[in-house]
Amino acid sequence: MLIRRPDDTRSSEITPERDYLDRRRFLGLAAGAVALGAPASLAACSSAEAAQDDKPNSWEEITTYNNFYEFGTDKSDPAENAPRTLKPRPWTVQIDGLCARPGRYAYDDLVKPYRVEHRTYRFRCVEAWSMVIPWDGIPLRQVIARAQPQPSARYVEFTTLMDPVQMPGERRQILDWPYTEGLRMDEAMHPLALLATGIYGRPLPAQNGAPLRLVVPWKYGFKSIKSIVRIRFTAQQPATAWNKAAPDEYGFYANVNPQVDHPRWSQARERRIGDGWFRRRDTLPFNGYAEQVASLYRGMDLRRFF
Ligand SMILES: Nc1nc2c(c(=O)[nH]1)N[C@H]1C(S)=C(S)[C@@H](COP(=O)(O)O)O[C@H]1N2
Ligand SMILES: [Mo]
Repeated sequence: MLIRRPDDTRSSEITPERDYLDRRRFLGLAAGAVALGAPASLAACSSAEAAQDDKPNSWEEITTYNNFYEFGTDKSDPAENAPRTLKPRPWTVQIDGLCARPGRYAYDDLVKPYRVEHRTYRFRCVEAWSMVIPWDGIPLRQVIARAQPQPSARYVEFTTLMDPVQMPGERRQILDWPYTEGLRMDEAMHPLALLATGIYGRPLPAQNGAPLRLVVPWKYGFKSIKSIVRIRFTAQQPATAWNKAAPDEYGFYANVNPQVDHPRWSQARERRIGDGWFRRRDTLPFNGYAEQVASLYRGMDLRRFF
């Protein structure tokens, strides 16, 4: 299998994965326990176990086991195909809709004003596998604030590139291309929501959604739309690619919820990529980020708004 990389250097030589692990252990960042605001005692007693348990997946795992249907539907397709045809530069992102300062930005101009942050998040695919990914990116809220959305803007819609030359899978009628996704405004403004620009300190590989993709760690992976070319503020809830394809299976909210099964499989447990094939872990409400995000959904019936 030919997997093209940004260069021939092994990722571990550029940004040693061990540094991330050591830093996390040093900070006691067990599964983001600090950010989670977990009681100190809980964080302290669970950190050793969780630091080991929630260690980031390897560069190899993160960049060769992917969902990116614009490049094929097998997990290995994106790594094989995306680097061949996707051209992440030059890249333009349009920001428009209900906002005072719409604009068309070259990728570098969009990202330049912000400090790139490192955020290691759990990532849970709706197919019941998971990873831990050390992202680099900018908080989505900062990009939204710059656009000055109007009070009538209640949702944000995201759109992937539509270009069957760069994304040959868009010639096949798998989804209603281009892939779109959406968030409610308060979800999009949540500090955990990230526009990712890299992984392990390296630019985002094509198969992971170069040059810019969304990461919403408390939601199923399909919300984390890749290779974004448009961010639009709307009054109405936007249509989303997977909801259009199978509305009974994939809702707009898509919050990770072990108590609400997919119609065809349980969501109670998950397989962490890299674990032994038979090990299953319990899936956590909101993927473990409930302390930070549950208040967004107070009073909502999460079975109805799945
Ligand atoms: N444009 C686009 N974005 C996408 C997808 C896709 O097929 N096309 N797949 C989604 C799904 S189902 C998952 S699980 C994640 C996978 O991200 P990863 O390959 O970086 O792990 O990307 C999401 N974003
Ligand atoms: Mo997914």
